[in-house]
Amino acid sequence: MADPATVRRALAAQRIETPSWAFGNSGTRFKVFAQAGVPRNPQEKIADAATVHRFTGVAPTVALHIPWDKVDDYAELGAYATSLGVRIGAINTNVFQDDDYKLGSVTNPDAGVRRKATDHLLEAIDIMDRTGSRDLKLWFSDGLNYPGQDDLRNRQDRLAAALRETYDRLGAEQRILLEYKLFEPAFYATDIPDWGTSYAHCVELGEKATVCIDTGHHAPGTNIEFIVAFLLRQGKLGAFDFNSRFYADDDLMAGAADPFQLFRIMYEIVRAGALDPAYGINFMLDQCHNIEAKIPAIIRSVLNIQEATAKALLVDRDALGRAQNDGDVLEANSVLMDAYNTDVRPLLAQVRADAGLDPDPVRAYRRSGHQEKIVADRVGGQQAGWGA
Ligand code: AOS
Ligand code: ZN
Ligand code: ZN
Repeated sequence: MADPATVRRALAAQRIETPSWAFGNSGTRFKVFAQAGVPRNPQEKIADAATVHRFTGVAPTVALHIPWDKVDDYAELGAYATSLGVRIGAINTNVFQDDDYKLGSVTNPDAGVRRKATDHLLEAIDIMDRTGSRDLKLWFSDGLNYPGQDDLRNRQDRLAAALRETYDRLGAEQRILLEYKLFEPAFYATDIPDWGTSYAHCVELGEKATVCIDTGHHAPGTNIEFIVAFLLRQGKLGAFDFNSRFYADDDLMAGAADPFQLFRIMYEIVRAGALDPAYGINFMLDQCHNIEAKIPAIIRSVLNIQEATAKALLVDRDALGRAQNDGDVLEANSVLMDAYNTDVRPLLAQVRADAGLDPDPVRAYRRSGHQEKIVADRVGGQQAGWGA
């Protein structure tokens, strides 16, 4: 049996990073629905992240997306975050929204466009120097829509060159999180389509480059926990972008579509001793809340990850190991399912009460009157910058 005190300590120490863009208006290419009370500037997004942290106690950092969160003084923005009880986390780059990037950013056949894109990545590291951020998260929309459109292999060379230049600019404590995505916006070939491509580039770059797994970026049926286990074994798992998918990159609330998958992923994390923030994995959310209220949806997502984690921590690993060694297939499966089928809500309520928090953060948020206050205070909220 897992020791209850150890489980509670691990849950209290868990950390989840929220994304600034999840607090803004979003939608699909058909419609962006405006909501009352959404942030009008980066400061208000940070304030919303601080609200999520206030109710959950486990979300003390917020990721920024540049230039969506562009300000004149990033040190000042970092100080503002600190004054609200949170810190600025990963810096996300944006080399997908300019007309120049129609045929790619760092893989574009035009050297001038490649220079512009790489300069943006370097600029993001300048920002990290000011915010004290450790992580530079890179996602490239680069790819091809048609066979023959460009040379697949040359594009890998161009990608490697831009990554090398960026990597060489990193400070001693900084690192690259390299994200992959099977398709979209490119539909025939994406330049970093899968974990293997990301992993190979990270190995080539060096120890400060690791893979970011966005849970929505795989083909249906992909065994994501296998990828997690493999990358952990190689010391190359740096981060998650958590969200849920039913079809493609749906960016729905983490744990909403497939809580069992989330549990299996978190079990591999626990199995590797990688839950502790000191291990260095950045557990981020990457979501959009098109039709639901944003702050409570992000609180809900954090709770869903906590529930999956609690269940993973409850797996009786001694019993599981014995069953596995005995080749007892059914017993091994039962041990895992026993943990998954445990109602961990009372345990998490206790962890929250111990931390001086309300045991039910979503309802506590609703009761707090905070939503009504931001609706009254903020008029003309911003689009997230994504999903239009
Ligand atoms: C895009 O599909 C990726 O998930 C990236 O992480 C992206 O930067 C993020 O979703 C914000 O648009
Ligand atoms: Zn992502
Ligand atoms: Zn995505």
